[in-house]
This record gives sequence, C-alpha cells and structure tokens, in this order.
Amino acid sequence: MSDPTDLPDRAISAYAASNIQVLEGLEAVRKRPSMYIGDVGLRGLHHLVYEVVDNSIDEAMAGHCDEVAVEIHEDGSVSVQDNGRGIPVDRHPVEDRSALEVVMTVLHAGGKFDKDSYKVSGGLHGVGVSVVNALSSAFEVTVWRDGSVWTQRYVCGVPEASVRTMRPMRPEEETGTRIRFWPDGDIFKTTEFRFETLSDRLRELAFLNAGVRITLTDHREEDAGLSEEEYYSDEGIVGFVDYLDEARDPILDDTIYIADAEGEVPVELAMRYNDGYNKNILSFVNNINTHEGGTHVTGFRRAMTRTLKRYAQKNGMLDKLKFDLSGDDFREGLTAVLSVKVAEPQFEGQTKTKLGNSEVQGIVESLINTELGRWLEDRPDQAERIIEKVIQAAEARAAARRARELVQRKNAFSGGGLPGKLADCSTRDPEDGELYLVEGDSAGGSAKQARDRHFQAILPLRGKILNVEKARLDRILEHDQIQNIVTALGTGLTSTEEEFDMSEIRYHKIVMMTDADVDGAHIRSLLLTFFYRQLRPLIEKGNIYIALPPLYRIQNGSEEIYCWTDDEMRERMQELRADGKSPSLQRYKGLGEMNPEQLWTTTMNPETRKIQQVTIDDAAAADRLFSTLMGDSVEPRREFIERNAKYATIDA
Ligand code: 0RA
Repeated sequence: MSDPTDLPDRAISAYAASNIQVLEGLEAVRKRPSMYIGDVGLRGLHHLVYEVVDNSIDEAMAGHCDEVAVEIHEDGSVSVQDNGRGIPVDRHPVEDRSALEVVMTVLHAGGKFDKDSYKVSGGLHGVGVSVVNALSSAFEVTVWRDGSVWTQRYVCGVPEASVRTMRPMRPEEETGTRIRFWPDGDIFKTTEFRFETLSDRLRELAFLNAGVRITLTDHREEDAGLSEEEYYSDEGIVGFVDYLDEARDPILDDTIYIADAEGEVPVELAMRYNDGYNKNILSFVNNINTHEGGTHVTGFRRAMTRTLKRYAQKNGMLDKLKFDLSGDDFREGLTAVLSVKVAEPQFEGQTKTKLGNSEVQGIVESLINTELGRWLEDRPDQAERIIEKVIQAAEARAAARRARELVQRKNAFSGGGLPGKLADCSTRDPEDGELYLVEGDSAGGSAKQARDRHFQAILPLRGKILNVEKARLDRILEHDQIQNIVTALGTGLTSTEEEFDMSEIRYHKIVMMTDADVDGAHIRSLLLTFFYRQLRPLIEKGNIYIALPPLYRIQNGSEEIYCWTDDEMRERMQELRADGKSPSLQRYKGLGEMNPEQLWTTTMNPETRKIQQVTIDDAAAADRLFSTLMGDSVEPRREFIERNAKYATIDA
C-alpha cells in the first residue's frame, strides 16, 4: 500500500487513510486467524456463524428482535437474518463513513453502540462481525432501517463500494439485518458447514433466550428433501432441562425453576432429578457455555449441598445415616442448566470457559439458598424424594468404596496389579504408549502378533462390556472388563472425584478396535459411553481413538489395496479392470479374518493405519445422545434412530 499522502486529492486521501487502517486491522486477522476464532478447522468455521448469530441474539436480549433465520445456501454460503432495529447506517462522526461500514470493517467496533448490554469480552465470542468479514472471500450485508433498504458488499473484508440504498422499504416490511458470507477457502481447511453442529448451538440459544424463534434451513441437496428446523422455547431453560432429560425418568413432579432477572447479575436456574446415576450440569455466562465452570457453578454447588443438607437435618432424615454425605451425593441424577448474565465477565482456564468474577459466587449462592429452601418447604413429598435419592447415592458410594478395596486386594494377591489379559508394551514412557482395546480373543491374538511390542499394548475384550448408562457405581466397579481397562489405564475413574489422576495415565493413545459390523458398533458405543461417563477428561484431552479397519482387500498380482467404503472399492475395481487386470476381492466380515500382517498395515502401523480421534464438540448433545441410545426409554430411542436412519449405513 502506497503512502496516502502521495495522493493529490485531499478528500480521496482522507478516505484512503481510513481504509488503510481498516486493511491493517483485517489483514492481521487473515494472517493469524486462530488468534481470533480459535482454529481454522471445523470448529473455527462454525464459529463464524455463531459470531454473526450472537449479534442478532444480543439485539433480541435488548428486547428488539424475536426472529432469527439461518440459511445454508446451495453455494456453501450462510446467511443470518433478524428482525431487529437494523445496524445503524448514518454517518459515523469520527470515521466519516457509514456506521454500518465501520461495524463491518473495524475490529471490535461492533459493540460500541449500546453500553448497557451484556457483551462478551473474553473467549472467542464477541470478536466482532468484522472478523467474519475478514475471513470471507465475499460478504454482503443488507439493512432495513430508516425507511430504506441499505447494502454493502466486501471481498476479503474490503468494501467494493460505500453503503448505498437499494430501494425504499415496503409498508409491510420490518426493520432488520441480513448478513451473508462465503468463508474463504484459502483460510479454512474445510468450508463445508454441518447441519447438526449448527442445529445443536441454535437449539441451545433458543432455550437460553425464551421467546426468540430461530430457524435453520439447508438448501444444499434440495432434491434429497429440504432440511428445515425451528427452535423455539416459551419456557426457556426449563424446556432445555426437559429436553436434555427426555430419555430419562424424572423423580420429581416438576422441573425446579429459580430466577432473579432484576438483580445486578441476572441468574436463572432450572433443574430436575432423574432416577439415573449421572449428573449433567450445564452452565452459561452471556449465552456462552462455561465448560470449565467457575464462580457461578461453585455458588450453585455450595447452595445445593448446604440447603438440601439443612432441610434433611431439620426433618430428622439423616439421623440413621452412619456416614457423612459428600457434595457428589447431592448431584447424582441431577440435570441442571444455570445461566447468568455478567456485564464484564472474566474468562479463565485453558479454554477460556471458566468464569472468574468472584462477586458472582455469593450472588448465585444466596439466591439458590433462599429459593430452593422455600421450594423444599412448600413441597415436603418431593423434598423427601430428593433426600432419599441423596441417601441412596451416599450408600452406593460406600458400596463402591468396598468394591474398590476388594479390587485393590485382589490385585495385591495377583502381584504387580496389571490384568492377566493385558499384553503390555515394553516402553515405560506413556507419551509413546498405545493401548489397543480389541473385540474378541481371536482378534486380540492376531493383534498381539501384529503389534510393535515396544510401544503397543493389547487388551482383548471378551463379549459385551457393561452399559454404564444404567448401572450404579458399585456395579460398574465390580465389572471384570471395566476393572481390566481401568487397571491397565492407571488413572482411576472420575465418578470418584478424589481418585482420578491424569498424571498416572499409562498410555497416551487408547484405540478402540472393533469389527465393522453391528456388534462391533454396539461394543464401541458401550466403550464410548463408559469413557464419556467415567473418564471424560481422556476424551477432552484427545486420548481416545477409534480404529477404522478396512471393509475390503483387493489383491492385484502381488499388490494389496485396502478400501474403506463401497464406493472406493467399486472405483478401484473398475480402474483395475479397465487396465486389463483381473483383481480378486475379499470382504472382511470381522477383524478375525485379517492375518497379523494385514492387521498391522491397515489398523496398527502408525505410518499406514486409519484411526479417528474422538472429540466432544458439544457436551449437551453428547449427554442426550448417550442417554437416548443407551438408556431405558424406548420411545425417544426409536425416534432418534428413525430421525437419523438416513445416516446409517448397512453396517453401522
Ligand atoms: C447497535 C445499535 C442498533 C442496532 C444494533 C446495534 C444491531 C446490531 C446487529 C447485528 C446484527 N443484527 C443487529 N441488529 C441491531 C440500533 C440502535 C437504535 O436503533 O437506536
């Protein structure tokens, strides 16, 4: 860029100067996109949509908007339209150009109009829509406001022309804003949006903002049927909790709702107990999921423990109890959504999703102490059901402790402590170590022959493992296969919070290797459920993998070609035949049909194998998925399977 003072015309020079500033700002975003949106993979890509939607939701939170329409277009772009006041288009006094252009092209300019809204200052949210513009090969904004329809277009964040009016608004038209963007393929690893990823977040936003109607429409592959969903909740987070627990049986008549909308820190809590053993507590600050918790969650936990304990003691319900209750006991079978609004949130933690503001703890704690105390006093039968549940949890914990001691004693007898079935690796450096969990003794045998014993350990699994979704902790600990896995891993389980120790992990990669058939898929689901419920940090840290054994082997002379899909196989066979070759084809029905060499090449050799890392994008979606697929209720499971049937292949 040349020095603007070289330009002859002063007016042009001033315009150019402000544009150069803009370019420098947005160029920084394009140079280091991860600093602004986290990464340039799927997560970062979807973050662009959330950033745009968040602005519309802010407008809704301020009370000016109740409809947000998100569309994925045929050409891969996404548009977000709302019926808010429209982004101001008048001249910006300092910048000497349309306020709309400033919002779209200046970093962090988005939130400067309204002072009294709960904007986000940390994490990845709230970086401003200009970041989305900078990372888009094309970007269009349309505003309905002040009686006209206004528009501007940008390429890589640079305006093509200044804001112009297209036409007057029609009498029936509402004010609002529409943004459409084409994510830049030179920046993102992939630019293909996923319906399910967007729908999970939009549904969550609709629950967190009662009364806002959000629609998601997918125009891609319209011949396969238009996908369109609408998310709307009258009852807000109460509806959220009911949705999360749809596949579980409640023990209370209603979902508890506690809120203070008027205070300095608005707080909302919805919760209910189910007859299961898992806890699912989701917390939000300004609509952002605080995965790592923080002061608001601490306040909530302390209030729960204190108020329930006090109520139980006052009513003589703990008199016969021989041991003390722990905080965990009050949360077994609890599903809760806690949402607070904080004017200047401080986000801490590794992923910047932990609320740090210390004043919030006391505010949340005292509100819940008062309101939950009242709720219990008003409903003695339901209160009694909760306390019974808490006592049962405490008893199960005591039984689990005994079961664990038994395991430890058994291990001490058998010496060394590692399971007899485990073929351990020789390295003692967990960073290099890999543990293969292999379905069946026969495949386990092949894997033992195939492996590189220096860094690969094999644990064969016999038959199905326990469905932990439906089991109490002491039963889980008594289960042989689970004991073997836990002892081999070395970390202990997270359900006993004091015992889990990540630093004791004996292998950094844990690879599930099951047959590519229905049974294999079931065993994999059982294992995943176990890891999700009892060892979630391993999933979060990226330690868990799925081995992808091939479905076909093509033998072409001495050459072996492996294929993972039917399409791939057909294509390769056709190619070879077209070349005048006569290849032979083998379909693997299970791991057992592979000889050790083939197993090594396709699923174990780090140079050639295919393995897939297990990640949790969205804990709420994962929780519901597991409770639906692995839980007791048949009807939600049937619905889920029918809804997702189009994704199921013959084998999965
Ligand atoms: C600040 C002030 C005003 C509108 C908005 C922000 C606004 C921003 C976005 C972003 C997406 N949709 C939006 N809708 C509105 C207008 C203030 C006024 O009219 O007085």
